[in-house]
Amino acid sequence: MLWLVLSVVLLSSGCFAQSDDEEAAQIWVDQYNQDVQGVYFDYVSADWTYNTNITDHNSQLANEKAAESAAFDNQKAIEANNWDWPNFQNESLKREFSKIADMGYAALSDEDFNNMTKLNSNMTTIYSTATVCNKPGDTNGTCYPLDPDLEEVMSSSRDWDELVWAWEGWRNESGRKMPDTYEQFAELLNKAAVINGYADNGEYWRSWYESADFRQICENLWLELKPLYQQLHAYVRSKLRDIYSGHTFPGTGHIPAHILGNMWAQSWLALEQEMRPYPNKTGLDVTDELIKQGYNNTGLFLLAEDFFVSLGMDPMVDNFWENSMIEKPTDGREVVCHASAWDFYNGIDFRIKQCTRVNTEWLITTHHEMGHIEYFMEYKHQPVQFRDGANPGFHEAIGDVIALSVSTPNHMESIGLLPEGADDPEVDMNFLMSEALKKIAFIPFGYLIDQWRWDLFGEEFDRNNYNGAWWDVRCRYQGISPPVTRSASGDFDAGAKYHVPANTPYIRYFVSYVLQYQFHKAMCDAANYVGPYHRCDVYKSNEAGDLLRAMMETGASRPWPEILEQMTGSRNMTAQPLIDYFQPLMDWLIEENADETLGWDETGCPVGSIVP
Ligand code: X8Z
Ligand code: ZN
Repeated sequence: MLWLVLSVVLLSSGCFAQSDDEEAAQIWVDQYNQDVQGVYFDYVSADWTYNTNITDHNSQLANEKAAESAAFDNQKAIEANNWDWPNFQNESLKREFSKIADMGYAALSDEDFNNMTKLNSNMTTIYSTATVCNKPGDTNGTCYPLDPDLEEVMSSSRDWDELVWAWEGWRNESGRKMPDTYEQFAELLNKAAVINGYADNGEYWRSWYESADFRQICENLWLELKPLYQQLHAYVRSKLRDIYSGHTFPGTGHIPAHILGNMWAQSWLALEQEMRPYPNKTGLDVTDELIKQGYNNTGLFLLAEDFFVSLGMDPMVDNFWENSMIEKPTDGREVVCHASAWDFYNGIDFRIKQCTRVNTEWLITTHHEMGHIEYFMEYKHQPVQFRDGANPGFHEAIGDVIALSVSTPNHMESIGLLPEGADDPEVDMNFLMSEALKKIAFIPFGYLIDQWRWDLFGEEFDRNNYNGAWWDVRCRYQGISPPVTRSASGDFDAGAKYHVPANTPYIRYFVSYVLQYQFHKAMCDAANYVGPYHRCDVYKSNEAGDLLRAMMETGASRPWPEILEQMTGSRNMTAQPLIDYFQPLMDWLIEENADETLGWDETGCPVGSIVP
């Protein structure tokens, strides 16, 4: 859009014509690729320093480097538009130019850009350094951070009041401190989007999926998956009613949000033991075994690495082991604990930052993060603009698709983390339940965060109802309700979830949870696997590895439907492989839920739970 405006002005003035010399354009872009790596390296390095040592000074340095990088992006976008790139014959070159010409937030004035990054780091700092004090029964004045203490309470406590303390306290100390900052921040994001020719920042974010009807595509996928979620929801609700029998649940059918084993009710895996279909058979939580066998954090990383290498991918490089932060520092430094994987754009420096603990969830998260690193390494030969996922959901799916194999009872048995006897239909059902508590439980959560943000950017609601609108989607999609009254304007519970203050778009995870089952099926087929896909383990399969690697090394150099087609035979995202994978569990749940009323009142939260 911007390019069109410029070109009309310049061409009609008759003083300047854009060049269609593709050879010269190639030379220019080669030089660009030389230069941009250093600029991005400097920015990523400063950002890493801030993330692993939160101080005002480091925050300022990172923001300065962000500004330098934005100024560079801005300048290069202008230069790129000296070419008539939309009419290039070479599709790849045209695509590369289109990405360089997309200024993103660099389109803002220096002042706006600096304000934007400051507001962003203020929120990230609040989130990452918040602590909650006054735990019921404590007399020693201890205050607890989210990671590991509050997360540990949320997953292991079954004490209603203690859970309310952690749930409410976390929201008071994090989100509640940010709504005004977030309002200003969103205005700046929208301002950049409008300069770039988008209606608002939500439309800009959705443009990364290169599909005109992306919002509708997501809605359709959600509707396909909703019946699975409703079955799981009804089953878990009835078990929780037994566990918390002294407490009244809302008559509307919602589940109180604080008893699902997770601060955001996004994964219910912590309830695995209580939800096990066959309680006398082996469960899938390997935490005790990991500890018994003396695994440490590095041990989890080595397990993950071994699987990727078995598929023909590269091991982690020395730089990775030397520079990654794989546990929470004990030297008093404040850090951003939320797990992330980092590409330094120099082809040799890749890092993970996470506050690992030895348990089943971290074993899976470690695979997730290493999947990002493997993707970085597979596409490192690409021009910088193509060093990205085919779409953001692809990036989130790599490690998860590996974890689908790793988690199978057979694989766990083969690496000595589960006792023999995995080949049992009842163990199988226990396994599918544990997978559902991770994956099916997540689907509406993965969907709703950006429903809320897209609507906020689109000004569908205003500052007075930031939290009211948040709870609208929480109650409607997840069928959960706040355990204590929330204020529509005073609280800001969205800000208590990392990706909102950190400004990481979220629909990518929803997309990934659909795609990873498409990938898994394709890889199992490539490995000539025969049988139900939930039992498929592609460990050591060159064929599965080659298929995945062919997708990964393509990066973002072509539109994702082409890349998806090459891998799976389909140009579309489809929920069918996910639905098929869980079919045996669904059949079991339908019988189990025969006497349950499915669903909840989808018009909103229980009356009185949200006040102005
Ligand atoms: O943020 C993450 C990863 C980093 S990309 C740890 N995830 C989402 C979350 O934690 O909310 C992975 C699953 C969803
Ligand atoms: Zn990720």
